[in-house]
Amino acid sequence: MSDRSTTLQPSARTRTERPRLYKVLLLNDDFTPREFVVAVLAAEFRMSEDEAVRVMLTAHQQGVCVVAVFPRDVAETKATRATEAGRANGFPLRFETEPET
Ligand code: TYC
Repeated sequence: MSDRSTTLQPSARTRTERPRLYKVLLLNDDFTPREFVVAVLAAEFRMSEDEAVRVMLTAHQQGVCVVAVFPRDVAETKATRATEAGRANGFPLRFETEPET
């Protein structure tokens, strides 16, 4: 039988795993009013008006913009709440999550 103290795998010896982070992405659409997007960004992601306008305009012009980066559960909760705020007002606003590379 092997000696446990001398047969640890490299991962067990040297690597401290940090939880993976997830990006929240804002997707452009043709229907949601700009002011509504800004209001959702400010409310759900605690952005200033200026920050929220910049993120909204980037998504509007580029098709998508990274809003923020969080641990997975926080990213998913915020993306779901923000998307639901659009749906509740009849808008197709979408936020998605994606693991950071
Ligand atoms: N494109 C929308 C409009 O012209 C505004 C908008 C911007 C919608 C960003 C979604 O993620 C978005 N009314």
